[in-house]
Amino acid sequence: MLIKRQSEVPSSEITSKDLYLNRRKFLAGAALAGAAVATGVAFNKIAAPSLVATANAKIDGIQKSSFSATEKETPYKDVTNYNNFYEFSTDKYEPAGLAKDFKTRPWTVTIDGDVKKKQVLDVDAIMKMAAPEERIYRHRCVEGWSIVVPWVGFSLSELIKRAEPLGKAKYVEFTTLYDLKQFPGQRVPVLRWPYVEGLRLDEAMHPLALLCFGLYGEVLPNQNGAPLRIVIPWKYGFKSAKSIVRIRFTGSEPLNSWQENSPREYGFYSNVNPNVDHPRWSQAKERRLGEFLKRPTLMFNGYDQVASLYSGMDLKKNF
Ligand SMILES: Nc1nc2c(c(=O)[nH]1)N[C@H]1C(S)=C(S)[C@@H](COP(=O)(O)O)O[C@H]1N2
Ligand SMILES: [Mo]
Repeated sequence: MLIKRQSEVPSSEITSKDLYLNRRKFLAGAALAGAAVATGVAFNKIAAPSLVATANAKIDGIQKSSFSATEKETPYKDVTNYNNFYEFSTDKYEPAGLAKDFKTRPWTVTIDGDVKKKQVLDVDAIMKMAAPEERIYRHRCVEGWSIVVPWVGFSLSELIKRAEPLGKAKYVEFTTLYDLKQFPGQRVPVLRWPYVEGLRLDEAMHPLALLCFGLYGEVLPNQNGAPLRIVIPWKYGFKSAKSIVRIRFTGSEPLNSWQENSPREYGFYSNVNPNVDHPRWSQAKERRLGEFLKRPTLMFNGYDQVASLYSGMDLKKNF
């Protein structure tokens, strides 16, 4: 039976919680003994002792993208040690360790629903569909923190156009792997598993929507959604489903896991919007990991080029 979970941490609690966790890591890490633990200390310095070593394969032939932000990238060790991946754990520090032995090969993705070319694709074949690009994107979590990540992948539209959606396909649904042996978190009914996300087809076809299989020039670390995920930079982070095994085309709006869990708090669109607060906290500001002062959150997370997708829509209603 589904037990409704208490939702994600309100942003008002984030600073104190992060500092608590910082302190916990700090106490655990002898390497930093003696370092200042003043409240202004950057979170990334403190996270270092828990770093899970990774030796991921490099991706060849990565091209630069004009879509990249020019902001400072969040350090690799933070991007890969502070993760929302509830299939492993609801503790953001735990997926890095728990995902170490996650099996990402063999891995297939089923393409089905309202599409001409229903098929089961091997992930290695998907990765070769187009040239890999580095896309440095801002990523804004609905909980109030943000990161800047050099993802590797190519536009999701490359895969979608090869699948040839039928005219009646108006939406795309993404489903994460369901595997109780590998995902200890799926034994916990925080969400109805497997994790499901959805986009309108025109959103999914927007060139910014990324089919992602790497970061920092190497294949995706497991805790970041290996072997294949989406990254939708103008939407709150939870729209960017990890470890995808199915892409289904449909005529009706898919019910995404978070919306099903708490429809008042999480909508289908979930565009980053500083003017539409979460029922339990403001979305006007965010804290970039590693920084102390909050910064203003930008409409569509600063990706103004997607605005035309929503012209004429009331984004307070369609949150
Ligand atoms: N399958 C799955 N996808 C997921 C999540 C999850 O728990 N399970 N968490 C989401 C949330 S809330 C965020 S903020 C991002 C985090 O991605 P990152 O760990 O690569 O930064 O993944 C999203 N995709
Ligand atoms: Mo998130």
